Amino acid sequence: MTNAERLKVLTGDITAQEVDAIVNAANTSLLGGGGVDGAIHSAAGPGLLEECRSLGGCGYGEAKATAGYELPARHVIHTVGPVYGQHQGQEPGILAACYRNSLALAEELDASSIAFPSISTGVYGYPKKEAAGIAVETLREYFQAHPDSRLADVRLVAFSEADAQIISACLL
Ligand code: AR6
Repeated sequence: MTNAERLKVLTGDITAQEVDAIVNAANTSLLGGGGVDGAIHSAAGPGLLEECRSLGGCGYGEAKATAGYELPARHVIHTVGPVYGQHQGQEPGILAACYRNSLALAEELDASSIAFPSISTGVYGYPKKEAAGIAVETLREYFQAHPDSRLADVRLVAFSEADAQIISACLL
């Protein structure tokens, strides 16, 4: 299967995605927050926070999984993107690690579909074009290295039409 068949950009609310796993742009505490994290916790219900408390936080660029509770998604993969300007130039590598580690965890969960938000591009201030470029490049490289991956439906979920256009431009 080609990258063009696997990778799709869409506009919408990630909490509504009917996929095996959605990715959460969390913080290192994994105890909730605003933005997409807040939306995921409110749609999933209190069971999600309870499970998150047992995880002991998460490092920048790492990923940890929970169940999806009241979400249509079976799993939530929590990853912590870089705070732009706070990692001494390591931001691109940390952001790429978020995508790679989330994909690896999705494989362990036997997922065939996954939806990503635009990690770090809200509160964490990553410039959207740069972040989209890293997201797309990292996903492409991953599937070139793992051509037999079961992940056949990989969605990049933008929260606005303008953001979707930025990501789509990187996919051309
Ligand atoms: N569906 C899809 N995308 C969304 C949604 C949604 N429901 N809501 C927001 N976005 P952000 P970050 C987009 O700030 O920059 C939290 O407080 C949004 O437009 O959610 O990684 C955490 O707890 C933006 O493009 O995450 C952390 O403390 C993208 O999701 C911190 O924010 C990411 O914005 C993480 O900051």
